[in-house]
Amino acid sequence: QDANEPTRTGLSRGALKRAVLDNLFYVMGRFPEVASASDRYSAVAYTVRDRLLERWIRTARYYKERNSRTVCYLSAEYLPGPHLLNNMLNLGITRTAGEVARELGADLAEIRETEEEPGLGNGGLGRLAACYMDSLATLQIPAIGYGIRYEFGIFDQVIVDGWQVEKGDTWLRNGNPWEIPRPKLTFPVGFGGRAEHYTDKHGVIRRRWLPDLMVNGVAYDTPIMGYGVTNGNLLRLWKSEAPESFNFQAFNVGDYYGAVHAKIEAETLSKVLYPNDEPVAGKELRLKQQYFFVSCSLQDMIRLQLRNAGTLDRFHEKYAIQLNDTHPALAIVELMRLLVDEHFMSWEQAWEITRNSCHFTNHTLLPEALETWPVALFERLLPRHLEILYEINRRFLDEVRVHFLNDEERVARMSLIDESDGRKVRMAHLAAVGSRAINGVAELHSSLLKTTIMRDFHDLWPERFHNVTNGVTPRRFMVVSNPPLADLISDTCGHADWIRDMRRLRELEAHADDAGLQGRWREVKTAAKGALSDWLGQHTGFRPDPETLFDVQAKRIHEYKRQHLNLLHIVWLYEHLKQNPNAELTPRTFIFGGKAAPGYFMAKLIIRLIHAIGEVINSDPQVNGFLRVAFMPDFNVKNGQRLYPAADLSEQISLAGKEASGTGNMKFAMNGTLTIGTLDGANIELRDEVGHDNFYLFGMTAEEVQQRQAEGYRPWELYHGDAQLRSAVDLIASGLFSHGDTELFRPITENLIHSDPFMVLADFHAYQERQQEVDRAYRDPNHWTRMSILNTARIGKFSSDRAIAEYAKKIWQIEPAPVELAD
Ligand code: 26Q
Repeated sequence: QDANEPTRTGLSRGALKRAVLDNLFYVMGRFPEVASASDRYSAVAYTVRDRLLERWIRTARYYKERNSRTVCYLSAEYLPGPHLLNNMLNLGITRTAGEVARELGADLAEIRETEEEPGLGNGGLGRLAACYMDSLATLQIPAIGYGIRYEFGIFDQVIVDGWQVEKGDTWLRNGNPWEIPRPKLTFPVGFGGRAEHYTDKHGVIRRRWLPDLMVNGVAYDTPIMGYGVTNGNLLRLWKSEAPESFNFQAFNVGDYYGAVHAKIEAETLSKVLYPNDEPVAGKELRLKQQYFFVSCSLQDMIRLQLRNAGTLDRFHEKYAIQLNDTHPALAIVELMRLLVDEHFMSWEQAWEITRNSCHFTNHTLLPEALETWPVALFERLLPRHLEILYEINRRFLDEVRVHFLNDEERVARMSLIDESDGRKVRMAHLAAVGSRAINGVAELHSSLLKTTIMRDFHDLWPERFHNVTNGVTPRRFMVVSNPPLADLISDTCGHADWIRDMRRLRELEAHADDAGLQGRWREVKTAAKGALSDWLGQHTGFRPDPETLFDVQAKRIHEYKRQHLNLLHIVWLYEHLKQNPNAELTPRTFIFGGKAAPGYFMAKLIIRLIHAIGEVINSDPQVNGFLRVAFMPDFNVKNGQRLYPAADLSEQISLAGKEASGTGNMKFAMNGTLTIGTLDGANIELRDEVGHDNFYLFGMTAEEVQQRQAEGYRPWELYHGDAQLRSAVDLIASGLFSHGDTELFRPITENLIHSDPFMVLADFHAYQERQQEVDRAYRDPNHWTRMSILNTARIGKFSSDRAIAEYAKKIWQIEPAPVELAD
């Protein structure tokens, strides 16, 4: 029967095997005997891709026929992680594929390792976009994710002498089996030039833009399949190219060099992802990237709507545009320009459509992370857009004046232009003015938005404000990254429906005290720790002991996330152990992972300090039975998948009020990891869900932080007043960890003592106390395992399926469109 199955679509063992051999020969041009690991990977990937296509195309046709309302998720970043196993899972062929690999003398694990992940994002925000694409497909909601096809994604991190060194990411080196180029789907995007008046054929005076540079955006499509459904959505990423005509123009006037130069300029646009998770002042190329992908995406939507409806009058009924932070906020101005200048719509109607199409998610409260662009730069790159922005602002500020009589200060505060220090465009204000709905990403964050950076907007339009707490996909972060745990859960619950309906994990609760489950639960955790240890051993030379408590902090390196609070505690522990060699202590391995923005001096120095402390501690036989420090290089989605299953304790220790949500907290807890954390971001809701007894809380509340700062925070008083804290800081300053160099880490220690903007010293004591409680609790395996099981059992709320269902209902008003697979 297998022999009759079609080679390109069959899901049986026979069909899959034939397909892999076929692809190896006809796509990669190799006999099995001479195939490289990369050839084998590609052959398997094409085999899986073929099987997605039918579903994917069927979905596209169905959405088109139904003219379904569609979510357009606009994000400058996506971090989907490796596709192969996720797609196998969604097709339900993981097991069969493993068998086929074995029959062919290959190993699925090795094939999986060979995949390069698309690192098209920095961290939380990009990974969130990928989780949301997964859930949109699984919930059968028509959606297109629009973004940029960076040729070079986030750098690979290597560690040299304890320092981070950035290596260029060449993810496209061996080709990308998951994408389909659509050269016919190309849109022109203009830059620079000027705006002018002209008289149209009806004698009406209009305005138009005459750019002086044109770039083309070419679509590259990647299918995003839902889990256990036929629906497959679209991730459409734009690559920049020089228009063909450009070459000839310049060539005709003899400027061959100029033509080549212009071509290279155009291709630069989608070349590289900015590796910062905060705006960098005035980077022209970044603004160009944002406009480039926003313009292509809107032109694509307009094309589809004109094809289906013949008019743009109901554009907002067809599309729900979601702006992932302010990076795509130019969509508001660009949509106005396209409607008014190019489709000759009245301002009023165009504004009505624009404001009813767009929705804005904010991801930060940090004032320094709010995006602004110098007006002069904006004007030089997008002169017509600046005019439109001014007109939006003029009308908006009139509305403010009418609403709040005699309050010019408020008008200045709310303006789309910051006039205080060189004129700047405030992108968050633009996003707020042009959107139907504004949301934060956790309860605390959404409520702080209303009282801090968005306060005036909340006064004006309270009904536009929402919260949608972030979520992450259990497909990738449980089933794909931790199959033994997923199997154990399914076994215990008697079904696998929890993968689609995470609230059903609650069924585990009844078994939390069951000795049989506890034993198996521990075995799964210990095996994951062994696998992580092996990986670390191979890649860093230090193999942690899986019997020790694995205490993990993995996230971007940032002062507000307070990796240095963790380090101070480690140094304190070290001293404590040296002074009390017989102290009763649970053996622990502290594991760090995370990239620093290449230009962020303090973050890079923190990485250096992690290594410095690790070097001394790990080679001190006096403490080695109890204390070790490891650093996992190149923390990315793939490496995260190794980390989450293996962690006993997850560090979520940002200063309260600074972390908008955090999503690592959820990924760890799903895998039975306990959290030590502050009342920040989604930690608060996570603790409420898993139970206060199953979460290690410490530190000031956001309110206390505000108060303390208002009173005047004086870290040096804490430093002088607390002997343990002082000696931990002093030990770092002493040069012990830097071969006697007392200068190296001074920027960190001095900053802590004299400024400490993220109040590390203020929370140190509470942190250390709570860590002692962790230490004691871990020594009671049954109690610890019970807490671990309860964390997983009660984590259901943090599925991205719940988050997307909330967006669908509260923000987008969109219904599922289930696609049937033909019989
Ligand atoms: C902006 C302009 C110019 C250059 C870079 C940027 C830029 C790029 C990336 C600014 C910010 C980012 C990324 C931000 C980010 O990842 N934020 C995180 O979003 C998560 C998902 O909502 C939250 O869980 C985290 O709390 C938040 O820090």
